[in-house]
Amino acid sequence: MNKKNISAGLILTVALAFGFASCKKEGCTDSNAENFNSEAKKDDGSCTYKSYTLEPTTVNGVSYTKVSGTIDESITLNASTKYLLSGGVFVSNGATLTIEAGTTIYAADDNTVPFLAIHRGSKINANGTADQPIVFTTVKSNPAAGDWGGIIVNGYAPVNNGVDPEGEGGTGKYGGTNAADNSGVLRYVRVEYAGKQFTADNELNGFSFNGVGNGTTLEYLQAYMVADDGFEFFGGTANLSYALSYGSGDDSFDFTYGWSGTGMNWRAEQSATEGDRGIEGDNNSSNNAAAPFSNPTLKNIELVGRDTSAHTVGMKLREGTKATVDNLVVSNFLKGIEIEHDQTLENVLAGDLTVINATVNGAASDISIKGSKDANGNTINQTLVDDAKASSNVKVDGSGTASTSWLTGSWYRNL
Ligand SMILES: [Ca+2]
Ligand SMILES: [Ca+2]
Ligand SMILES: [Ca+2]
Ligand SMILES: [Ca+2]
Repeated sequence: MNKKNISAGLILTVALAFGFASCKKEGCTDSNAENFNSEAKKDDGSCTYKSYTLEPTTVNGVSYTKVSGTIDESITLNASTKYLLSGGVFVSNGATLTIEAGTTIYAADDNTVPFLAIHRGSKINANGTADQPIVFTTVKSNPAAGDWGGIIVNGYAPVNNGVDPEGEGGTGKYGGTNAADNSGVLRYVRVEYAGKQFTADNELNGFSFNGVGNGTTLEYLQAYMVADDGFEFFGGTANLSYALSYGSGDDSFDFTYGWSGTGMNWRAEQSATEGDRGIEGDNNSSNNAAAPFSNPTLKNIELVGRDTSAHTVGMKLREGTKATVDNLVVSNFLKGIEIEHDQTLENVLAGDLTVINATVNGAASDISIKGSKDANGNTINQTLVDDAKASSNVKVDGSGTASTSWLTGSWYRNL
């Protein structure tokens, strides 16, 4: 190449470069967008954003990763990071949220109502260990019950309160026809200071299981100092083993709308000042005969109340529920077991509601059986009440025994 040609080539190169520079490259110029183009000089309106954010933040000098929005792809939260939950965080679109053992997730103090809700068809995989539990708590330095909304799991298992009902607090639709539905794993998980109240009948709990199916694994879970119920089941077939409900503001365990799973090795302990029933079990308050009936199997259950003067009941079964209860110990409640409403009594007579191996300590009454009442407060069917009382299907024979041998490790907190 001669000198003249080199010069011509150089001029062409410079001209081309100049031409490109003067025609600004277009693209997404927002660094928060998932398709941010650092070379783009002019925004072309093409920016797209993730439906959730994970962003670094600092609270009182401590670094967190703030989680917000709707998680629509599978991600993992790791134990070396402190997470801050801001607002309602949903897991959606069939995604799985994996949380490593030993991870702590804090509810933000930012004028939102934080909660974690798993949509139907999506999963949580929170597999803690006895000494490395997964802990959900509040970031507030003066923690109190009701600081946030807790964990809500929605599934496709049967419920008896209609098609696609919406969970409390706008936490997602639930229910369906798949009893074996699998919403994932919650193992060695502690939820503290949850149970946010929106209105009188719209309250989140520690754990809310809405139409959750029995393909789901729920074991070694603690609700600690929550404002409403520690655990509440809205229908579904989910099984829950090794569960602690300590210091719950309302019921330690609550079920309604057709829950028919197995509860094994449950322990409730009320705080000195709060708490309604140890177990409150309904079928459906609008239609006591709604199917599928609430019909859990409850085995190895210990319910410790705060004071017999608190006028509460250890285990109240009502509104048409069925149940098979074996090995129950109730202590320190005014009443041990209460069965109420005609459909519930019919279930007792039919052998569909049975309590065996029960011990009640220190109550003013071991068993109370009450029928439905008319508008004037009079019992409608006294014969049914008498027959249910005379049946031996619900009895307190003093043979219930409590065991806490499964309470090992450091995954739970005492009151
Ligand atoms: Ca509740
Ligand atoms: Ca309740
Ligand atoms: Ca209650
Ligand atoms: Ca209830």
